Amino acid sequence: FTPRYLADYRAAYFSITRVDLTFELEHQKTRVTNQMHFTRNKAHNLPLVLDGEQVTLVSVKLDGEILASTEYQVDDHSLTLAVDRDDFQLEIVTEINPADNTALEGLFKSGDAYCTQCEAEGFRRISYYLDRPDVMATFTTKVIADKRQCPHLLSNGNKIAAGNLANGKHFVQWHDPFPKPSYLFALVAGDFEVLRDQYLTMSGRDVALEIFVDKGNINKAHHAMASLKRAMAWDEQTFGLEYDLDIYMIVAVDFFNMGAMENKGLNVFNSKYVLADETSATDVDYFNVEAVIGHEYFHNWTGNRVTCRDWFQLSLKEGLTVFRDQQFSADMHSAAVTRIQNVRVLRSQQFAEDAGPMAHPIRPEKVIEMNNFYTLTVYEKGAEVIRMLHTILGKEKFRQGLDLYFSRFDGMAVTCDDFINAMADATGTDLEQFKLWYSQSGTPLLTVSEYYDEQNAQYHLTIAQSNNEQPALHIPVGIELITSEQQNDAHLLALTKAKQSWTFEGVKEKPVLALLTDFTAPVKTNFPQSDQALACIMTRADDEFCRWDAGQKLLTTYITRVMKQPQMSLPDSLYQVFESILSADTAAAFKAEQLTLPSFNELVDSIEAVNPIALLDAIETVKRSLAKQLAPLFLKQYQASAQAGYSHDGIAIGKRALKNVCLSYLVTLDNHEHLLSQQYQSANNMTDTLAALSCAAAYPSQELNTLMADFAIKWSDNTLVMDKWFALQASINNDTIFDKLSDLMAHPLFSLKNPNRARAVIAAFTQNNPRYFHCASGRGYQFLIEQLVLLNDINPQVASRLITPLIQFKSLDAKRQSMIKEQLVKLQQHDKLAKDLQEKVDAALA
Ligand code: DPP
Ligand code: ZN
Repeated sequence: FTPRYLADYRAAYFSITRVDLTFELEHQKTRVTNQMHFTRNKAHNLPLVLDGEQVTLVSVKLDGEILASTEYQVDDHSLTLAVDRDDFQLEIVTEINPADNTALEGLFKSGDAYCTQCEAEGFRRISYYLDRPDVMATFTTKVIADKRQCPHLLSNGNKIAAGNLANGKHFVQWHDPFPKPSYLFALVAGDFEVLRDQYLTMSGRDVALEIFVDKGNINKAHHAMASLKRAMAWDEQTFGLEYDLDIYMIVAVDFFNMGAMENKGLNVFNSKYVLADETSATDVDYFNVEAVIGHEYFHNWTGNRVTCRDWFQLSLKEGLTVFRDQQFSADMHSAAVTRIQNVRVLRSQQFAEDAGPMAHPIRPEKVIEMNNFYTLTVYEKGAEVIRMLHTILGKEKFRQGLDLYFSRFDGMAVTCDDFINAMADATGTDLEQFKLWYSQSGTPLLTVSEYYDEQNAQYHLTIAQSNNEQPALHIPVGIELITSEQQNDAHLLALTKAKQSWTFEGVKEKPVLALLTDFTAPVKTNFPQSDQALACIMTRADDEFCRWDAGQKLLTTYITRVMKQPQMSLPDSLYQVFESILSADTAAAFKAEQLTLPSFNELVDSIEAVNPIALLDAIETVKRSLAKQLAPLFLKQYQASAQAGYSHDGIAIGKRALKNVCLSYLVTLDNHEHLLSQQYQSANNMTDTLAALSCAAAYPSQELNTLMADFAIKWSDNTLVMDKWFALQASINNDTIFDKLSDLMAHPLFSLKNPNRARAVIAAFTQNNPRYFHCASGRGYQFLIEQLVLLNDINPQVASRLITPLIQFKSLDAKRQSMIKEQLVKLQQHDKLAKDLQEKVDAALA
């Protein structure tokens, strides 16, 4: 497989201005007639080379004349045609097989419905095309299908015609007036229930809102609809951005590789991010539905109106849109808790990716399989880069920059540099050094030292940055100096050199430094602080992120110490800190975050040659010790957080989170099992039910199987809840797990062809059951490889996502590293390995 390089980008030799598509939908043999209007770009005599994969070519017509098969060449990824005209019409007819398309790229079946996924390069599995984001055309799409099977026929834009045809068929024709790249094309056909609503935009236009779900699910679409309206209003208020078509459609499907897709006017969603109701969805599900609905909606401007020139620029739309959805969530909920959760994702997953074999800058320079670059780095670190810009420029200037970006580039396909230049030009800011964030991989490390000069009342602070010898970045560093003065002294430092010092005058006593307020930059820090200093930050910092983070640092210190000396006892000061957290009068959601220990994944990377089991034992020991010492307080808090009825406001959600974190401590103690069955029996919502079951899976007892069986009977016809059941089973923490996994894979409701279900077992095991994934026999690694071999042939994209924990082995002990490599070598030798897995395995073994 040959890599593609950013440096090799060339503008397209031809443009496509208009596309007229006709789909005659049949399960095994769908016929696609694709009429394209081409123009030659500049003078050249190169042939036209169209992308196409896994399609059967039926015919090619040039300006209405049918071409003989000797007049063009076809291979397994392209169609090449020599044309001497500067302006011409090409009609290409292809046949495709949606029913057998288990890769879920291009046109495929999700249950009985037809649907498409074209990002990044799926359109070429529908027809021959210039399948690249800088080729933008207006699309007209006619969909023909059986009327009974597919009463709803959808595509992008506005409906312009519809009617009945012979043999029980009908058609609908759509026109999208906004020129778009092929990756934003969508088609959906099937039998759905529709939730309808409308939205009046800030300029007074009425937009029809429609959410399509499987029959029987309409009551689970209200939260998505309300979220969509909130997102539309938020984007108007925050960025002055208004929706531009007369209709906005969302379709929920059960078979989907990703979370959702922002196709113009017709979003296709994994049903997991649309469907939610009080009994079947958790608070986290509610949060995620709103966030993903927002994310895809926000793409309409950041992604669709202004799109990417090439796929190396993916973060142009994704980093910016994740930042926008994070801000939206922060405004809808607790900003501090939202931020803490963003940071947990970075620390537990993105940092590992950035330290692993697939590390890449947020704007990658070399790609073998584009689908491998829809990463935490491009998305989450990309969002952090935009956030830093927001921090450096301030809210108002950031808005001015964004306004200029849209006025300069509306309707165009542009680069990350174009974005930064617009921000710089609009605000008169020099962002040249800042641009380095786009080309460096790895997580920078800040090494901090301080010196207090009592005589001169000066506080000296020195920060050094390092990231594999790469040039210094522009890093915004928010700090607070805490003294006995009433007000803490807050600053935003611009760290631009490899090592830089600051002197603060008039500091009458040695301050305590709270570093990286609101986590102003995606960096690691090396700044040992005493337990007393951390305790001071926890109670006295103004910045809530720092308060939380100081607690995490304190816990990290003791978990690592216990790992090295399992017999050591924890100091009273740690218990006192926890006692004061438990007794304090802080918001429940924030308190729940403070009580949550740093996870295995957050810790594992920073320890060299780590024995994962020893780390898990240490986390467990600290948790159990805290639970034992403070049992009455945990129990009191648990009981005080119980609520009589069910409500879904922020306070109720926070209380549930707090109650369930207390439960997770209490169940580490011998005599508290009854709390689990009590909570399970009395729960009136999925959050509480699932919390009880997760604890039961983490500390398996006699009860466990009874509870799980009861749950399965109750929810057997709810697909999304059964995904939770599969995930719970895969996380059972005892040595029956490998038999359990075999049973799950043989379960009548299990199928590797459904990505959500495959992930529910495989990812739940590798992520939530680290004790057995990393077990000394290597069986966990072997299990994953066996599944990847099967998935490679079914759905390479899903396989490639699931391999992550096996390629990030650098910090593990030597024995585990060699067991993993042995498994990877086996996989590498598998014939017909798709390029998705090949790229990652080769990188891991390089
Ligand atoms: N563009 C999609 C999203 O991030 C993923 N393909 O919303
Ligand atoms: Zn996105």
